[in-house]
Amino acid sequence: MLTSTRARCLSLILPSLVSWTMACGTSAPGPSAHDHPDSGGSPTDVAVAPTDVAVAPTDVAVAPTDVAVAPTDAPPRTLRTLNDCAPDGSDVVDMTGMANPVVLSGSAPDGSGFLFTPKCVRLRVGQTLTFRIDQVTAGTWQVHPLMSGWIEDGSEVADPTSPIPFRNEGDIDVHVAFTTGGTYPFYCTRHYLTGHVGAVHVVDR
Ligand SMILES: [Cu+2]
Repeated sequence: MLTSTRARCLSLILPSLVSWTMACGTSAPGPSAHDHPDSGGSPTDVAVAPTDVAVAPTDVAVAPTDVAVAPTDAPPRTLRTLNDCAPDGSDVVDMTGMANPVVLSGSAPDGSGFLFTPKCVRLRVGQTLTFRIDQVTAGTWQVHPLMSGWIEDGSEVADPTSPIPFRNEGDIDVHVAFTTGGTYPFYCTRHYLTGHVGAVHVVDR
């Protein structure tokens, strides 16, 4: 085998020395691959690790079991009328006795627009409310972004200490635990001017 290979290679010498070098040369560019044996390997391993770590929080964020809670240093709240929801209004739905209260974001039955059902809710401290996007009539949170805050004179008013998170993608349920009393307003950032708003009144009893 060696003889035949060498014979074939020698036959190539005449046509071109360059061709022989390329076809039969055995010297590999090894040295260049070992120029930096120490600094070459470690950075590669380190660069991979952050990628794996970065994926984990995304999975956790969309997990249905996630429950958003208000920051412990949040200022006290009061019960008040926000987003046309009076604390003792006749349209307030008392969900204080429910194990799994749900507010659905979807279109009105008569197709007149979008709304939350129920719009005005009463809960007690310690309950967890589920915000659910109606995938049939409303699609995803991207179409109807959920936002904490209220509408005043046609403008959005932020509510940064609310446990209700901003959600503008996917269709997974949003679970919110209310640990302190007060009124927690919310709205859809696209249709708040046409009534896609609501509020949760959390009572201590
Ligand atoms: Cu909407």
